[in-house]
Amino acid sequence: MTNPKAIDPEVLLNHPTVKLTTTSNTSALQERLRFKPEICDVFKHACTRLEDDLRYEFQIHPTAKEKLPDIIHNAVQRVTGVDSVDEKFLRGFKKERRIGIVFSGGPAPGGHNVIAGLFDAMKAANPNSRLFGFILGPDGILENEVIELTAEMVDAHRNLGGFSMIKTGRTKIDSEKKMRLARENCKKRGIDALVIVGGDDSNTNAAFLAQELYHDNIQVIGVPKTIDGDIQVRDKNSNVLCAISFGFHTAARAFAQNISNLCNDCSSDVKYWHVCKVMGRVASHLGLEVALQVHPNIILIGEELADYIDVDRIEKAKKQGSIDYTAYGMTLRNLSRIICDGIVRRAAVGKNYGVIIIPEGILEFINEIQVFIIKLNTIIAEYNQTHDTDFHSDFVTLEDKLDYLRRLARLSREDKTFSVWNTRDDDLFNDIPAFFQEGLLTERDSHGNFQFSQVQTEEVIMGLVTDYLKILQERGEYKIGIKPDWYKKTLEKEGLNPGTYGPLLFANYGTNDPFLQVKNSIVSIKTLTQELVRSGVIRDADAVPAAILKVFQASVPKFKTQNHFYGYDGRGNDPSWFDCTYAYNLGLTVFSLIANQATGQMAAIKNLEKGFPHWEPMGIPIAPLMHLEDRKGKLELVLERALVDVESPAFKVVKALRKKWLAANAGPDDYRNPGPIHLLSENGADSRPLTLALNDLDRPNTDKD
Ligand code: FBP
Repeated sequence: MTNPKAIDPEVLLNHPTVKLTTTSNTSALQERLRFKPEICDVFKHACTRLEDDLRYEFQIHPTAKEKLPDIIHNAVQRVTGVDSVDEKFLRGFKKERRIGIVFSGGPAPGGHNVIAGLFDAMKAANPNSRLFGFILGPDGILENEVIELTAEMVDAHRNLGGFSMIKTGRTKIDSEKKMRLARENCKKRGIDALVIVGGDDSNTNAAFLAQELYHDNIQVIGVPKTIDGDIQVRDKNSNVLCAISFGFHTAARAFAQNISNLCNDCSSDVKYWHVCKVMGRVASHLGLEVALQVHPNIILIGEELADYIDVDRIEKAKKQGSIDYTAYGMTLRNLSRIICDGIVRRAAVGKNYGVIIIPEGILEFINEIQVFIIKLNTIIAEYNQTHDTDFHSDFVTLEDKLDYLRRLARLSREDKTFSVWNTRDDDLFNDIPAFFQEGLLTERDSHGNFQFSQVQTEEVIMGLVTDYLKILQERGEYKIGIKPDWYKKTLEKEGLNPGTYGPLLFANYGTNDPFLQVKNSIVSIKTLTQELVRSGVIRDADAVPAAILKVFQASVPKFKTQNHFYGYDGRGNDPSWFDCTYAYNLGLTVFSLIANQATGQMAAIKNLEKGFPHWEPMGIPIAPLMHLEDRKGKLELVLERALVDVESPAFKVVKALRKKWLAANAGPDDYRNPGPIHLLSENGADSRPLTLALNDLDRPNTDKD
């Protein structure tokens, strides 16, 4: 037999087994490329038409009316399927078109299917129509970097994750110059319609471009993309028009699968708390969804913290005849106390392990941090504006930035009208760890958003937790509960009487509690020895019996954590059945909107919370959804982001089940394993976001079918 080590590498690489095992054309990939998403019934007809649906109304902001006059009066448009239409309509529907598409912002699973759906519908209407992809996001529009998307390219990306076909970027088309460039380049390319696949900021861009290009007869259509789940559209009567963006489901499922594995791991080796930061920018939708899927021991939801009131402190102050204003709103300190409470309670029942989920944007809801974020946003924006330069290029190191802030604090002492950064701000800021200072000073994105993904939120929070747990341990309040049987066995093995030592060691000896709690006064071998000497079971010079020492040591917790960040991995996952089907039908909807002359609309599918047969493709007007928001220190007209509604059924369910999931009892943990992501079929409750199914429970009756 030939010695495998002696085989020439060239020969080895040509061996059939090597070829089979190293091919990137895996069977999973082939299965994905072959998969054909189901299409909504309306798309099974020869053509589609749009019908204005006047049941849905919006509260229009006057600034939106002023800035977007040609698209502000757009109505919700339902896509309907038709088989016989007049010649003129047919000509318009099937006319030869040049459509441009661009991805904007972070990748989200399903993007390639939007392209595939649009491509298929466009080619079915007219094989001569052409689809162009702007490369690397909106920069592709500004720099006229375009590729024509061919059938081969589209086929090679069907049902696959990422945005690799045309890439993406975060540039904002936000100046007159950029608008002009965008218009010129679209005209140069002969683009009839531009499709912007993006989040709230990108759909905002879509509305402004739709207005800008309105009189050039270039249509602009938005598509709701983002794993964050913060594009949710309701009309003014709370009717849900777009329950979620594409990408959310897959990302949540991918995170959930990994976190569920951690639940398995930690309940096996029972020594780690796994701290899982979950992406989602400001809103905690992903955290909420993942929690519903895996039942972690502790789940924090940012939106809930904003309304936090420390009742005990208010009562205490009231008794002293004063008001404690610091009791309103969550502080990092309070938050760490809440986490510690859960950890301590689990330890008391022998569970010194667990899983915590922390949404990445949680700091936005913590008063003291939010103040820093807003102040630093303003300082950076003002600096850039005044000096017509970039703060981060001028102050490269953290020390440079801190030095600049120090100068501002000095200025505030000299000039009382300057108040954005005073000595107190500077002192408080200097109290926080350098890595966190760096995080708070990190560069804002092109839309002026604070980049939460760049901040080690979990380290900040868990640092405080670790410190406070040490205090609790010194006070004897953080300790591991001891099983009575084990205690008895351990002592008897050494010939000691458990009944003699039990009342000396434990605060609850002789009760029916399933776990024995070492007395709070016994926090070290020294205090243990003192207790035994005092009660006369050993003499001063005697050593503590080994069995007693063993029991005491078993009660001493070691707090060990493993930090994880779930974000970029789930964002790049191949899409679930839900996202494949949703995104593909969004692509079909986009074509329907274009072929029916719509502009300034966002493609959407209504009834996502229900089974596929209920899905209704539609166009939602973007302009009426806009409101004014502080961005880079000034008010801008943007699409409103949806935060977690603490009155929603999904949140209430999580709140009500928190105690069960903490499982601070003698029973087993309540972890849930959602299993792997499915591609091939709709499969029970897990085939769409659980939050959608739950939030459907309080839909207004007027909109029920
Ligand atoms: P989009 O809103 O553009 O979809 O991006 C979402 C997101 O994944 C956030 O969850 C995260 O905070 C951010 O992008 C990370 O940004 P970046 O890709 O620039 O690191």
